[in-house]
Amino acid sequence: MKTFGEYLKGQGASDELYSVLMTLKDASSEISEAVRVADKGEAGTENIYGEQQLAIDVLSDKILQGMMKGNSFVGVIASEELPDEMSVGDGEYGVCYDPLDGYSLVDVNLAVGSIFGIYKTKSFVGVKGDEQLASMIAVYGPSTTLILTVGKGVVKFMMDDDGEFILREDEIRVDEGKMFAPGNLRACASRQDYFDLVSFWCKEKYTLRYSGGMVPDINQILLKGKGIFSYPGYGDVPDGKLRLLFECAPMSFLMEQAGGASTDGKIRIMDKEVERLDQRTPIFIGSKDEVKRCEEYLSS
Ligand code: AHM
Ligand code: MG
Repeated sequence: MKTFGEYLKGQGASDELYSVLMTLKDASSEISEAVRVADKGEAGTENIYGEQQLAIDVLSDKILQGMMKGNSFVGVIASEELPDEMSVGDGEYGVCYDPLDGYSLVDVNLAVGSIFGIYKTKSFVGVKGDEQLASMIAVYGPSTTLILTVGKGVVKFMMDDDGEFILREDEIRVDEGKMFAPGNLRACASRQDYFDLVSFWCKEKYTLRYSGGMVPDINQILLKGKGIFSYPGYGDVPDGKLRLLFECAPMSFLMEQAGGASTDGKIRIMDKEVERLDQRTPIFIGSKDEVKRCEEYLSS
């Protein structure tokens, strides 16, 4: 049974990428423990989006920031919880992250997770998702798992009793199948196209699997090997809520590497250039045919 480190070595990861990913793996262990035992109340602060922060959001961000600063291969970091990107040294690697996605799920004890994108860059402004060298999600649920791509398919690790991450699935694939995770259904009130798309899924008797957390929802599509997650915009929020850099690009890298696809309705998410760190994008992500169907419904 391969460990996380053994898998990376086997894939021929450079010493630098190996080190950065090992640090993110260790940070995920710490956040996992923090999610289990730490204060779940509000921190009394707001992030740059004006959203209330939880004490655990702040703590997760601190854990990552400290560990990234301690890795000499990392030169710049960006966090969904920070106002700007931060130079942390001379390293060639840039690591962006949502330290704890799923704000509204923490107090009710549903699964939450972290999202990581790894680039070789000195700044995230101007990058495209396509430039990622690796992306990873950590899922903090009944077990702690990591879903990783280094551009050679998608694999899953599970934390064992000794805190070691062991390879559990080595060829995650997403094909066709009737499962849907329709986010932002509020958009149906004003968007006939989205209403029609969701109606199609309902009429075709798709299985609803939506938790309200992008990490567990996409994790589910990857592990069940089928389905579609959608989060459109509407009205005053035409780009929806989810961020291109911190959430959508890393998820899209994983999904494409698993044989799926992702789009904003017109443009492939991985082709979209990050103009601002807080840039949002609509997203439709899952199996190829489902993503194509979304594009067809939304352009009609
Ligand atoms: P967060 O980063 O503030 O936690 O928000 C992101 C989350 C996603 O995990 C989820 O898909 C989405 O927000 C759900 O939003 P809403 O319930 O507002 O539609
Ligand atoms: Mg988030």
